[in-house]
Amino acid sequence: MKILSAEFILSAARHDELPRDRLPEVAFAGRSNVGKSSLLNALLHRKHLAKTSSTPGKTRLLNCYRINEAFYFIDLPGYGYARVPVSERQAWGEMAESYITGRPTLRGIVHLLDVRHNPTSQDMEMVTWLLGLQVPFLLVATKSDKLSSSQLGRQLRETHANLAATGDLSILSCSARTGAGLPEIWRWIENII
Ligand SMILES: Nc1nc2c(ncn2[C@@H]2O[C@H](COP(=O)(O)OP(=O)(O)OP(=O)(O)O)[C@@H](O)[C@H]2O)c(=O)[nH]1
Ligand SMILES: [Mg+2]
Repeated sequence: MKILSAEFILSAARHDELPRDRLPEVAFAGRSNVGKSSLLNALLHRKHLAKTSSTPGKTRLLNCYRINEAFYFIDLPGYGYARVPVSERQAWGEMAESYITGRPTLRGIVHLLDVRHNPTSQDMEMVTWLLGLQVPFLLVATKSDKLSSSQLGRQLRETHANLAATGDLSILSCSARTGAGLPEIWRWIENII
């Protein structure tokens, strides 16, 4: 995909505050600190469009970016960050959940996992939930630059085996740092939008 323009549009606490022009949307979901905002930046060749941080809990609202005047990326708040007050965690969860179930223009979700770790119970819950909703989603194991190629192969097989109980799922690996796997992610995005 040739990126002609990519701009931040707004942050919303509710999905009905998002743009009403009915352009298709792709959302980025996953655990806090897994690398959602970094992947969004890498896909757009922009270092600082979405704010990233080594501290979990950076993205706290539905952040909306318009690309090529043609579609939106929605950067979702992450889940599973224990050091956030329960009330706030619930609010993020509800925000993401009501966005995913209530947004007709959502075409698909890029769901991130950390390639170094087996999926957490919350990852599994999320995947099961997405499967039940029948929203198209792509499972992506990110930070692949952190592993050697043999470690990467082993870890992907293990993650795949862990997810096999949930459904017949395929999983891509990528790195926001090196750009590995980004063309495959773009191919999927182009297909669903
Ligand atoms: N090595 C490496 N580090 C990465 C990669 N992607 C993200 N990171 C680092 O991981 C940390 C978290 O990245 P973010 O993109 O802010 O993560 P997030 O999922 O948006 O986090 P929240 O907004 O808090 O939910 C940052 O320190 C990034 O530099 C990657 O592909 N490789
Ligand atoms: Mg973020």
